[in-house]
Amino acid sequence: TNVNKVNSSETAALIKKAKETLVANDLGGYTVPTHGLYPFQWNWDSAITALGWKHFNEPRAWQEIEVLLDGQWDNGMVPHILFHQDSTTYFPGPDVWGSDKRVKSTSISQPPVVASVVKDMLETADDKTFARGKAESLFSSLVDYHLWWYKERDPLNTGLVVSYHPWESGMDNSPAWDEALAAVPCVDWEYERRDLGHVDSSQRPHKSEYDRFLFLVDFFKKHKFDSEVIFNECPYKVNDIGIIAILHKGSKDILALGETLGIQDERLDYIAERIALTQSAISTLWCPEAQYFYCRNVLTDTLCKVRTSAGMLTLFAGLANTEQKEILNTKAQQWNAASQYCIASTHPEESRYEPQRYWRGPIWLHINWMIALGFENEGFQQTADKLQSDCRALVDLSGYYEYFNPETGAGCGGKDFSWTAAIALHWLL
Ligand code: 2M8
Repeated sequence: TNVNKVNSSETAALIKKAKETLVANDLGGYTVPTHGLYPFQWNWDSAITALGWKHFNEPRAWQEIEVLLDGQWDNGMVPHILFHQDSTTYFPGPDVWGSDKRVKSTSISQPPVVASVVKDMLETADDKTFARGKAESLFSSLVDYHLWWYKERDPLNTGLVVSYHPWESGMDNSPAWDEALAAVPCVDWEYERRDLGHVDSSQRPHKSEYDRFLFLVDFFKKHKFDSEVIFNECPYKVNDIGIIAILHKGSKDILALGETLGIQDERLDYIAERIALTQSAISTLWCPEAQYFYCRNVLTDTLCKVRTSAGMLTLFAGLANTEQKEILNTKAQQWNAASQYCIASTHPEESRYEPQRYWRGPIWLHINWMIALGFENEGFQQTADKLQSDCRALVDLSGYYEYFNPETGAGCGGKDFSWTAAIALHWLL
C-alpha cells in the first residue's frame, strides 16, 4: 500500500526528477551512486538502483544486475566496487586494492540485497517472459554468491557469517565497529582522501578510521586474497547483523525464485540448511538486557552494544521471534519519535550518536525501506506506514541527497544520489 499516493503536480515533479537522476548517473549499463564522490559501480547501490530503473525501463534494470554479476569472482564473491573505468575523483582506487581479476574490483563484498531485488523484479515485471528469461540466466550466479558467503565467511558452520571490513557492511563508520576497528593497526603510508574534496569533513569518517580501513585493504592484498589465511588472521572480524539479515532474506528469496522458475539444483538444499542454521544461531546476537539485536566482535566474542538501525533488519529477514517482533515494533516507534523523521542509523539516545556524521546517526532511505517492508510483512502496518510517510516528507523537503540529518531533515553527503532517487520511485511516489 502507498499512503502517499497523491496525484499532485509535486509528486509528478519528484518522479520526473528521480528518473532524471538515474539517467544522469547512468554510465552505460551501470549507475554510479553519484558523480565525483562515487564514480564506480557499487554492489548494494546497484541492486537498490535497479528497483528505481524498473519503474520506467525494465531492460535497463536487468542490465544493472547483469553488469554487477559480470564482475563476480570465480569463487562466487560479488565485489563491493567494480572499477569499470578509471577515475581520479575517488580513493582508494583499483591499484590500492590490487585485485587481478578481469573486471577490476575491490576484494570484499557488500550486503547481498541483489537476490531479493531480482525476485521483486520478476514478480512485478510488465514483460513477464523477458523477465523470466533474465532471472533464469542470473539465477546460478546468485546461488554462487550466497554459497560464497556461507562457505568462505562461515567455514565453521556457526550460522553467522563474518565480515572483514567496515566498508563491507556498507555502514562504514557505524559506532558498532568502534571497538573492533580500534584493534586494527594504522596503515604506514601517506595518502590523500578524495572524499573530503566533495563533502565537508564534519559529515565523513575520521582519519583514524581511514587509517585502519586502509590497513585492512593492504592486509587482503598482502595475503593475495587467500580466504583461509584471511579467515584465520584478519585483525577485524565481526558478525554484522545487517549483512546476516540481508543474506538470510536473500537466501529465502533464492529458494522462492527457484520454485517459481522450476529449477532443480542440489545447491538449493545446502542453502536451505544454512537458512536453518542462521535461524537457530541468531539468538546469540540478541541482548536480553537491551532487548535488541547487536553485532558481535568475533575476535573478542563481545557484543557491540550500541543500537544501530541494522538490528531492525532482522524483521526484514524474518529472523525475529514473536516476542522480539513486538519489542522491535515498540522500539521502532520510540526510535522514530526520537528524531523528526523515521529511523536514524544510530539511536538518537546513544552517546555515540552524531546526526551528521555518515553512518553514526543520519537517515538512509534504503535502510528505512527495508525496515518498513519488514514491519509490513510481519503485520505491523501502522509502523510501516509511518516510516513511509516520514521518508516521503524528507524527499519533499530535501530531494535526493545521499542521506539526511534526522533532526532537521537537511540533505547531507552527495547530491542527486541514485539509491535515494530509486527508493523514491519504488516506494514513496
Ligand atoms: C559509502 O561507502 C564508500 C566505500 O564503500 C565510501 O565511503 O567511500 C557507504 O555509504 C556505502 O554503503 C555505499 O555503498 C557507498 C556508495 O554509495 O558509499
